[in-house]
Amino acid sequence: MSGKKSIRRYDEPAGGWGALKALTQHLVEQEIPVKGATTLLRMNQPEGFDCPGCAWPDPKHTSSFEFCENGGKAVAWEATAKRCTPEFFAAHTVAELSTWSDYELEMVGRLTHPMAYDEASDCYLPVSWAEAFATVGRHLAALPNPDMADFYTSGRASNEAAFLYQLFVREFGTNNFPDCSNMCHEATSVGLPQSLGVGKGTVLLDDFDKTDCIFIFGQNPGTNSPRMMTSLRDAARRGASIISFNPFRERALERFQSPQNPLEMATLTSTPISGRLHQVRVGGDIAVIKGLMKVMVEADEEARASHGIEVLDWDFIRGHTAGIDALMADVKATQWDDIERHSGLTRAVIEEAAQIYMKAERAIVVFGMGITQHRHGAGGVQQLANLCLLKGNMGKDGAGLCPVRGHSNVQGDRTVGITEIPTPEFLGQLEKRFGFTPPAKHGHNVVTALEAMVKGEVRVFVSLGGNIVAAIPDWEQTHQAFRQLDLSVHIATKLNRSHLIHGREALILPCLGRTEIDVQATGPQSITVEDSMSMVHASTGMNPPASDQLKSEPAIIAGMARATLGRRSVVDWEGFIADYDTIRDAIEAVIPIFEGYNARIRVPGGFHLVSSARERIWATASGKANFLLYAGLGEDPAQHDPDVLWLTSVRSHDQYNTTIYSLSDRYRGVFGQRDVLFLGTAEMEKRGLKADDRVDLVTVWADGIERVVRGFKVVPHAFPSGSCAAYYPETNPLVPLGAHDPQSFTPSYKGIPIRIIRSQARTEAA
Ligand SMILES: Nc1nc2c(c(=O)[nH]1)N[C@H]1C(S)=C(S)[C@@H](COP(=O)(O)OP(=O)(O)OC[C@H]3O[C@@H](n4cnc5c(=O)[nH]c(N)nc54)[C@H](O)[C@@H]3O)O[C@H]1N2
Ligand SMILES: Nc1nc2c(c(=O)[nH]1)N[C@H]1C(S)=C(S)[C@@H](COP(=O)(O)OP(=O)(O)OC[C@H]3O[C@@H](n4cnc5c(=O)[nH]c(N)nc54)[C@H](O)[C@@H]3O)O[C@H]1N2
Ligand SMILES: [Mo]
Repeated sequence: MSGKKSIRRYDEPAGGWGALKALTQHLVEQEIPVKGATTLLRMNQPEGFDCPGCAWPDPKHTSSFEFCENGGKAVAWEATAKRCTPEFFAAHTVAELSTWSDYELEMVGRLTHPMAYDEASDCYLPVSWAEAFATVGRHLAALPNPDMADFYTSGRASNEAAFLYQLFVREFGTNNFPDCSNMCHEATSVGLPQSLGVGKGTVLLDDFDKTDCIFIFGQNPGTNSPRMMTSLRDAARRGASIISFNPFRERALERFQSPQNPLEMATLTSTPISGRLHQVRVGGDIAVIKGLMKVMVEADEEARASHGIEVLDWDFIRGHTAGIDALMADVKATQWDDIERHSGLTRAVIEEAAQIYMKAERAIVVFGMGITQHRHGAGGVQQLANLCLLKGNMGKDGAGLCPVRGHSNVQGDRTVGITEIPTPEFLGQLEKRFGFTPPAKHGHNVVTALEAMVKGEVRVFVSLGGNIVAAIPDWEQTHQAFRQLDLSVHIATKLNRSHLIHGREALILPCLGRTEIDVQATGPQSITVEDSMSMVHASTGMNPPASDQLKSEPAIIAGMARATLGRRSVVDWEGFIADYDTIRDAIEAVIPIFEGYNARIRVPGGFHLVSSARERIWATASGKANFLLYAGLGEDPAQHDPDVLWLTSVRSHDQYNTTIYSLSDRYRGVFGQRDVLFLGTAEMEKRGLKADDRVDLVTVWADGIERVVRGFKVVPHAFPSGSCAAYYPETNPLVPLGAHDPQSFTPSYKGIPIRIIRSQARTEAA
């Protein structure tokens, strides 16, 4: 569905008939009109599979079908009738495939056979599973040091697969676990434990039914977690205030037509969602949050002095927190001039938002990548925690902090041990259960893995899902590093860029998807996942596998483990694969919060993993929730050359990360193209640019390396001055590897200083 090229206004609300129509087109294109429809009906049902799309919880996993356009696309993409076979690989060299777009690569369809790269023909050739595993084992066993291998995970892997993966890798001897979350919510996972003692959110779905107001920072629910729109719509209709801070006026934040609601559908009406949509400058959120807190703190001082009334929740602050004095001093010292310049918003706008927040009995603060993917990522997350703590919006009904996770099981993978910095308790439990001593030395995250690869210190790279080469920063440098590997191994469902930028030897190992039946020695198996709100539930595939050669992810991991560790392994790999209940028993033995695991997932809806902060128990060093400071307001626009723009890289409505479903982004009015730069008219005029002009984007970074992407079409858009936006992953070559949050190492994908230059290479009529 490449579609006809155009830029035009899209006036429809988000959701509604537009969403139904779009999904139908995708089903037809994936050649699954009938099967696809029945497949969709089994999604998020008690006996069905968990949606492989986003991590937003489903109301009960017990309810009737809930329509979600992008969940539907994720399923259609996996359940497609198209196949990527050995014949296909024989007909196309890697050099040729490298010229294909990401969209074209994934459109080939599901991988059907294990494949190994053949240097002589520059093609992937079929290989037996036994040979493939032997290749992995031979390379890993030959390394002088286990730390010379890296083991990446993308967040679609189940708890069972992820647990076995970390078990294999730790028995092998390293903690090198670069993970997609290092590029995503790591700022949350690193920032929040210091504030609250847990790195996860503190709300449940029900809280959305009880809250008075919802603040949404840098998150696009209509595209990236559309089932969240049901909660937002209900809250808006109840009269709760919804306030968002986002450089884009995202359509779903404006108005939404619920496909669940026959009346709205029949009458073509919609529900206004966010009454107040504030177009913050890219990277300006810390200024907004400090501005909100400044208003509150000063209002509280005044109200107490003049009327003896408290605006802040002092009972909570005194009983549960530490550090209030320093925070108050910090926000009082912050000047409005600076807040306005950094945020691009007026004092009046911020004051009005603060009034709404102050008056609300219960508030939820939601955030996404607009907060985390900055050099001040963890700092931004901690300022949001401060905002909640000032009003005691933590651990009470209808209130709390809500990081919206990305991949459907990214949170679960972390819970069961995918981390480069394991705690001594976790390692101790692993040793107790399995009887080997796991490595204690901290391993690589994504950024440090790439740095080590660039230096040639990593020889083998194994990837459990994902498309790392497209998702990472600084392509010029980092892709070269991938080409220097001795071996790259990708466990995948679809062909992607990471399979083409490979090591001297390379394997593609095709696996079952979540929608497919997984039969092992004791019969069909279920896996489990944890959603954004820490609910754990079972998922059972129901489609026949895309090919009879596919193996499940757990079985592939067990095969690699056996081939690498041989009989010296203390783990009964074959036993685990025969019956996944035994994997869950092992998880429970190592991680006590999974007590009763196998019994509890058999209850419809699954179970909630305890979150101490939700109980107002603070697992921090101080035993309190901590108000933490962030020095300054982030990068100062005035300090830079006035020519510099801050570029943010975002997802279109028709993509799932590096998977491009189509070249259109209908809510933002872009059709049939992705090489566009969204720019405000004031910035265009300043540069003498008009709509459809082609420009090159050049990173401003002081290391002498040229980072440029060429020929982007200027699209006038109501966008804050000093800022601009383009799509991910097309702009990833611009992100310097060194541009990351120093605390969490999250790359600053949403804050790239660039200059734009009129393109020489290419001019094109619109
Ligand atoms: N359909 C679909 N669903 C998905 C995904 C997908 O690609 N497609 N990806 C999944 C994954 S892994 C993740 S992490 C989530 C991502 O979901 P989101 O967190 O929604 O991710 P993005 O679309 O990258 O950006 C979020 C919003 O931040 C805004 N933004 C950009 N820069 C700034 C800034 O500096 N400040 C503020 N306040 N806002 C800013 C953007 O305009 C955008 O609306 O979604 C998950 N779900
Ligand atoms: N510039 C910029 N860069 C970013 C971001 C951004 O906002 N801007 N966002 C970042 C974020 S939040 C994330 S999470 C990362 C995403 O990075 P990744 O998680 O590495 O990338 P995905 O595109 O989700 O991976 C897609 C591939 O996963 C494979 N796959 C799909 N389903 C399965 C399955 O069930 N099993 C297995 N084994 N494989 C499967 C398919 O082969 C598919 O090609 O990108 C990051 N990069
Ligand atoms: Mo993500």
